[in-house]
Amino acid sequence: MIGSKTFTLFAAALAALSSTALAAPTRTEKVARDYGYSGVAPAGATHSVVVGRGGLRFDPENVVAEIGDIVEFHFTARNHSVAQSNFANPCNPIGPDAFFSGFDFVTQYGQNDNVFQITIQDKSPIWYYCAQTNMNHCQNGMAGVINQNFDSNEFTLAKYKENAWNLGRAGYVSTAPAYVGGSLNARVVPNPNPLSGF
Ligand SMILES: [Cu+2]
Repeated sequence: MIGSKTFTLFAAALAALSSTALAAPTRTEKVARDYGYSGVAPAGATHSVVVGRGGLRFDPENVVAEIGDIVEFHFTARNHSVAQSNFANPCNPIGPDAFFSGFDFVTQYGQNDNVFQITIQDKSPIWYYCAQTNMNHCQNGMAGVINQNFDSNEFTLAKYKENAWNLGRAGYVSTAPAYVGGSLNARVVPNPNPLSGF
């Protein structure tokens, strides 16, 4: 009896294993397998943001994302970056754990082979900017927000940009986070969605 029961459980486990093995990999699993990054496996949608298309701007610069979604930054010409700040201190890292793409995305034509991704972990607003000091990108409007509070007339992207512009007028030069990576499972990966956002 015991032997038979054990065998039945064993067979069921085998069946479960083989059905798992046969299931087609999700896009995330495929990217993880092909590119070898080991982050949290997100289940949500991917929102593409194109960096530097049409000038010193993120496109789209205002994104609404759900918990578990990925925001994926695609880099076009020149030398841009993505760095996390908060509303109160535009053009400054939010702290030592601010997410940061680094400046390794110099692109002459088209888009860079790599993208920068973050994973949304709650619904509070996320502010970010380009930390390029040559031509003061942040002070000149290169900033964006994820999950802006649309009920507020105060904490808007337009206001963030106005504050950044005033900092520039006062001679302030933006600073970049010290480390690439940081919060929200930030990571640089080979571009898994070459057409997304284009
Ligand atoms: Cu820039």
